Amino acid sequence: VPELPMTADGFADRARELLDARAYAYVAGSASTERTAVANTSAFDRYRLVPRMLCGTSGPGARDTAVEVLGTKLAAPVLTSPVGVLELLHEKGEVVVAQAAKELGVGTVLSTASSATIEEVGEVAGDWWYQLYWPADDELARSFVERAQRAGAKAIVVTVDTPSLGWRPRDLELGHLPFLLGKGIANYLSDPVFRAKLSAPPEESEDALRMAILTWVGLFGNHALRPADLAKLREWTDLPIAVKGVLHPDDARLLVDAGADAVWVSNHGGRQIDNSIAALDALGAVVGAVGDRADVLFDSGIRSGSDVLVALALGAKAVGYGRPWAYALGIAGSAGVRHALRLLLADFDSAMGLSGCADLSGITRDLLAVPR
Ligand code: HOC
Repeated sequence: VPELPMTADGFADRARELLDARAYAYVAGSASTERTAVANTSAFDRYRLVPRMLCGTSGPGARDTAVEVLGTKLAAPVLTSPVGVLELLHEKGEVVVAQAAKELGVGTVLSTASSATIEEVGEVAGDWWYQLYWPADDELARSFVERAQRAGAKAIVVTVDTPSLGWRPRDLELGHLPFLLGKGIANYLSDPVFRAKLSAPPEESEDALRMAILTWVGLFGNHALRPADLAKLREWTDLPIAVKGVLHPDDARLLVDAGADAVWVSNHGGRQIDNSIAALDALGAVVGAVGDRADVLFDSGIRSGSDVLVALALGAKAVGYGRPWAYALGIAGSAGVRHALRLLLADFDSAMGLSGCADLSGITRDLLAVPR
């Protein structure tokens, strides 16, 4: 689509021009000074590929980028990372993203904080995973997980880095928090366990909705969660379990010991803790700690096809892609998301082939120069 940007930075620039300032701030914003977000992308500067030549790989589009992760077959090792509150960008945000992912054969992970419900997304999605913000109420957590499994989710991704939201000055500056309140709570308002906690249905009046939002505020996060709680999740579902937001190899070990099938290295795109280690810099140690027992996934900083290649060379099985497609959703809806995903996939296919890899098995640590 020639009139749309051709790079991840291009999407960000266009979004800054076109989107509502508060919606842009919500997507672009990271924690505090935003050093973590900067570190996430600049960490890729330290890794350089040493491509191999004359490897007899096939041409563009004919290379095999397929992978199976947690029992889900993907045409490429890419998933749309869970991004919440997509109604800020598009009225049918999560539905459009799920459709685009299905069309391109990539995975999609639906956020608990989505604007469309689990069931609405389950209707249209191909292979999708459900991301759980484990609330401060196990009955509600269980209800979300059971709804997701009934709606066709193929895995549960428990995000553990967001028991409460990080300190995000861009949102605070624009008086954005009141603007956000009440958005991204469709899964709560439609949940029987959540509704049973309300004294009046949220549709009944503005006061009732306000009370529902306050109830949501009280339940959203769970600071008491421990690795052993995965045993409960294991009882609630037989779906594979990934734990997202892991940076320390000891946490990865504890989680795999506690039953996680995959560990997802991520710092939430830099949105939670400032001065955090770049996610890419945490990847190698986590792979070293648990890579022989669990799949390791990665997000936070992917902006190009060769970034995908670098993350895979460091041991990731697949990567999550976030902000660029979110900007594209806001700029151009469904066509924008498809365009953003296609660019990443084509760029990855090109980088892989030009590095001498016929399929993903060729992407190993040997492709990387020693980091500076
Ligand atoms: C109203 C906020 O993943 C983010 C999201 C968290 C969504 C919580 C809902 O902003 O990083």
